[in-house]
Amino acid sequence: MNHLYDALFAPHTTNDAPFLESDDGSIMSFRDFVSRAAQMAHVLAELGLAPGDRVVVQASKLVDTIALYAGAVQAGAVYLPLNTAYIAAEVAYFVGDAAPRLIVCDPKDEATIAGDSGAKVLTLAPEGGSLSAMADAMPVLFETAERGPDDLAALLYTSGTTGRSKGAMMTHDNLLSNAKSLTDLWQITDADRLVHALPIFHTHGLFVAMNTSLVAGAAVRFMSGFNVETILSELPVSTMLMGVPTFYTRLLADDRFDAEACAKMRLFVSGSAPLLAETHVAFEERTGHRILERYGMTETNMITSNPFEGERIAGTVGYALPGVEVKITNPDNGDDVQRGDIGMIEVRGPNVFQGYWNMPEKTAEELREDGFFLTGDLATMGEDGRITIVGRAKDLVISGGYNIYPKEIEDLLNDQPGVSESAVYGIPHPDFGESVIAALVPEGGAEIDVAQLQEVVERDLARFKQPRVYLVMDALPRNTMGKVQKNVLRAEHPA
Ligand code: MLC
Ligand code: AMP
Repeated sequence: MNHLYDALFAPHTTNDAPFLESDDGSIMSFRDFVSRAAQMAHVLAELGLAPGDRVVVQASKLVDTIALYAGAVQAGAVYLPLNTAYIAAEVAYFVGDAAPRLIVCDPKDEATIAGDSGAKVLTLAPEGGSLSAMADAMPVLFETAERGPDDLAALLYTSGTTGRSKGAMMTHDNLLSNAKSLTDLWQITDADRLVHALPIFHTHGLFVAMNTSLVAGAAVRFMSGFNVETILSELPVSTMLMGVPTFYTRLLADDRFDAEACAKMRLFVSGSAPLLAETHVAFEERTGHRILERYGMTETNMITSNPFEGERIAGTVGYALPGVEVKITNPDNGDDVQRGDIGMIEVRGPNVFQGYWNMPEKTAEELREDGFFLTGDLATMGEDGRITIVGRAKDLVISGGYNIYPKEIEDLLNDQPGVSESAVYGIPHPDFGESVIAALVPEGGAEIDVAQLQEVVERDLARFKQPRVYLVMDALPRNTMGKVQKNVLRAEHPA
């Protein structure tokens, strides 16, 4: 048996219904997709990948990229997707930490991406020599590798509030249990057509969107990236959209987006970042649809969801998913708080990861022995179990659905000449929800060369993490314990 493969992919072996509809109009059936996945699995096996070996994938959103995910599952490999915005220095860390046997990347990075890791490198280009070309020559049946519910299926890196990124180890059942719950809850069926405009290197686009479509047998309009124009043309012939709040604010900014455009749609899902209540309200006024907001994390998949039937309340993330336990605790001592009081969200269930790759101490800090994971999100729980997120105990900025950890940027800035210390914080942004500001304090008598600093930042950090504004100040505001007060910075220097 192969826990995930048997449920997601094997049932489609003889399914001729359309699955992936690409920007160029081409349509791949479920049956052909499963065949393509088998060809990918053959290549992996031929390259010597044994079950448990990692495959790093930093590649554009192509049909073959998602077939490679399926092929990795079938071959028993551990799929490790990376944000295409990550630059060489960032990727080098992931490759060093995960020690993959194979790296699959876009052609521009082929020569350099492996560094001295010894990993084999291939691309998904159509030309000869690529992984895609190798797959073309392979049989369309593959003897599926044995994998149980607790075996690893994926490794997803998530930045940390302290130090380097951590690889969240996701098992076959972490992914499958969550995909089944969401499919049931949101009543996804083979009559659905999902507009898929999210990237496929994160939990939302890869697991929430793709795995539920596979469980249900729903068609997917597989867009290479988000753009309002294409979404507007696809909505009238689709039933579902999953997105980050930026998708919804951008759609609302276009007058053509109205009830008529959404006439066939039955569900809009939002997550990965807080959806402003005003966006929820404006959306309903414009379209007559109430966005369904859900909440999750890389380490836990989805945790809560507003109901499909029943009240979807703006500003809340709904109830714990079936089989998932959520409690709200005092961050100081871990005790449950009173209903209605603010505390940290802790979560336990089949959705919760196994721990961080190679980091037992970090795992022990965030995953209690009794199985509850500390999310770092602050919330209240109503008498009926409804959760409202009110803030974060972790120092994190979420921009357009991407997580940015200030610590990573501060560490880089603090290392630069003339910088005594820095504080990176988020401020509200109309498009991305939040955007990044860096406050810098010069070393005594020194002048900070912001232009030079920016060059270093551009060299070492992905674009979406780069501060949009740099402020130079004499000192950072601190509380009596000496801790930098980012709330004061936000209030006094909102841009
Ligand atoms: C792009 N840019 C961003 C950005 N996305 N900057 C900050 N934050 C972002 N999220 C940069 C670009 O590099 C570009 O830089 C400039 O901003 C403008 O780009 P754009 O053309 O407007 O961006 P676009 O390509 O349209 O992308 C915006 C977006 C995209 C919102 C569509 O960021 C996106 O797909 N976000 C989804 C993220 C996601 O899937 N999150 C799920 C994580 S899983 P320049 O050089 O032009 O200035 C998770 C768990 C859970 O959180 O619960 O789901
Ligand atoms: P990631 O580590 O990328 O998986 O991001 C997970 C974080 O995104 C969570 O810990 C939350 O802080 C945030 N998040 C996800 N969904 C929501 C939501 N619906 N509302 C508020 N925050 C959310």
